[in-house]
Amino acid sequence: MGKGKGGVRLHVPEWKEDVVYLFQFPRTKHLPNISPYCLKVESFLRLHGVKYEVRETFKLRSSQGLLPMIELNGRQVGDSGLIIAHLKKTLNIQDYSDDKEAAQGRVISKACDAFTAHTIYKYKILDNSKNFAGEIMTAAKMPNFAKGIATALFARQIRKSANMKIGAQLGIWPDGAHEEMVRDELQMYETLLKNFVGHNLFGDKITEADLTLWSHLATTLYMPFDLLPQKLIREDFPHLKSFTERLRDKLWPDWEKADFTPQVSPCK
Ligand SMILES: N[C@@H](CCC(=O)N[C@@H](CS)C(=O)NCC(=O)O)C(=O)O
Repeated sequence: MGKGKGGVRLHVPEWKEDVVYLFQFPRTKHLPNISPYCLKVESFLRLHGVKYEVRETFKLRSSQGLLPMIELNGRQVGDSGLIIAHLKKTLNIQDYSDDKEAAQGRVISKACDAFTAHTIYKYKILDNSKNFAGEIMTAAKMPNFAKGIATALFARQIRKSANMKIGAQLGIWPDGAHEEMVRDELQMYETLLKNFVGHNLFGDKITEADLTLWSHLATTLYMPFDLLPQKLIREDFPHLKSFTERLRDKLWPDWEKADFTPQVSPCK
C-alpha cells in the first residue's frame, strides 16, 4: 500500500489528481447511505460537481475509528466536518457569503451532528434496533437463513453502542422526556427555515449547514419503518418536510424510484 502525506498508508495508492476517493458504508436498499455523516459528504461532492469515486466498505475506518473518510491527492481525512473543510480549502469551494455566516453555519452543523442527531437516534436506532439492523443487512451479501441470525446479533450490538452514545450526549432521562426533546430540536430548525429569507438556512444557496441538517432528516424521513420523528416532520413541521423533499430531488433526483441495493460486494 502506498504511503500518503503524513506517512499514512493509502487505500488508493494509484490516485488521480483532484479525484476524491470516498470511503463509506455500502448503500442500503432504501438509502444512498444509512449514515447521515456519509450522506452529507457524498451530497456535498454532488452539489459542487467534484469528481469522486465511492469505495464501499464494512471494514475500513478513519484514524478516529469512524466513517466517512476520504483520500484526496495523497492525503487521508476523516470526520465529515473536517472532510468538508478540507475539500473547501483544497478545491477552492465557497458556500457561505462571509466569515460570520460560515461561523453561524458551523454552529448549526455541530449542534445538529452532536445533539439533534442523538435525540433522533433514540427512536431510529435504540427503539428500532432490529429494523435499523435489517436495513443495514440489505447491503450484506449472505443467504437468507444466515441473515436472520446476523440481524438479531447485529441489532444487539447496535443497541448497546447506541445506548452508550445517546447517554453520553443527552444524559439519562425518563421515557416521556425524549418526545419533548426531539420535538424541541425539530421546532428549532423549523423556525430557522421559516425565518430565513428564501428556502434554505441561509437563503437560496445550499450550504454545509443545510446538508448537515438535511442528511439527518433524510435518513430519518425515508427510513422504511415508522418512527415518531417522521410523524412529527410530516404532521407538525411543514418547512422541514418540504426542505427535505426539495434537497432530495435536487441532489438525488432518482431517489424516489431508486433501489440502492449494492450490485457488487463491498470492496473490503
Ligand atoms: N463526527 C463524525 C461522526 C461519524 C460517525 O459517527 N460515524 C459512525 C456511523 S454513523 C461510524 O462510523 N461508526 C463506527 C461503526 O459503525 O463501526 C463525522 O462527522 O464524520
